[in-house]
Amino acid sequence: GNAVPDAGAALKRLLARDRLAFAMEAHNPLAARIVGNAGFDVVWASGFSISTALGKRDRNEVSSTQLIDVLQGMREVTDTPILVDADTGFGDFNNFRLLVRRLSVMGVGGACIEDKTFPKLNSFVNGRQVLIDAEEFCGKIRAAKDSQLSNDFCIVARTEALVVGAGMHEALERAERYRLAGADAILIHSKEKTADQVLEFALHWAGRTPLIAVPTTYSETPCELFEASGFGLVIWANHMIRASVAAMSEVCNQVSSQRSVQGISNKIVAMEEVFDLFDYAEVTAAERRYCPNG
Ligand code: SPV
Ligand code: MG
Repeated sequence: GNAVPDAGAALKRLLARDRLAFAMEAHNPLAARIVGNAGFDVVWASGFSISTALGKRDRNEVSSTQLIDVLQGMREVTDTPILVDADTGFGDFNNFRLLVRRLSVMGVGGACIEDKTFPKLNSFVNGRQVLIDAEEFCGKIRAAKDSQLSNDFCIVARTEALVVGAGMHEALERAERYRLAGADAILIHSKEKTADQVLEFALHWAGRTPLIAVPTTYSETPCELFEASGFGLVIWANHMIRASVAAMSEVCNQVSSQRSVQGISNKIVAMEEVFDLFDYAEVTAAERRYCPNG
């Protein structure tokens, strides 16, 4: 049998450890497979990266149905727990709880929701970055916790208070309200060049829930610092899509300018590597078992 492991329970265990866990972004099933094979603890289904892979902007241009299609495909090719970037929940409490019901039966481990208004805009873009009323956000968390269809599904509450410049006090106060509303973990986001802000937050937070950091702008920080400050999970939020843009652009530009594929074999994988990645040998063996003329 191929019983599906409880991704929510696995995610909760990872978050609760003293040791830091690592998530890598994936934006489609291929990336999810590679992330899982590389041994990451968690697949981060990044809103930015999934939007980019679909040729859309990280401003809720991708619908929740499109997101679910991508997640379904990821779910089928990896058992690594998936944490979904649910942006601002695709609407109000009702839209978010309907999404959480669907995600929790799909075997996704958890959903992260951030406290900005719909449509959200990527945190690193200068533009309309508006915090939602904290009480309304707490209602979204409570609605999600009341609606999840698997016990251990994780709701991660992400505060953007530091990103919009509302200050440390506001960030801590919001996080505490989100904890009381039922959030299983807090994601503290920052766009500073150093980790000082999030490390200070962690010091004040003092382990009230598991904490998650996204070191995109402060990527040089040694991860031991996050671990020592009580973070449970670090998310590399966009590195797979950025790697693929770099690799595809390089190969594409070279082939275009030299009008030939000569000299690119060291920049691309052999077909056999793709066959192995998706276990073509398995279907050949299955033909012998299930197919009359196999
Ligand atoms: C994402 O990966 O979509 C995130 C993280 O939300 S960030 O883009 O760093 O805000
Ligand atoms: Mg996002």
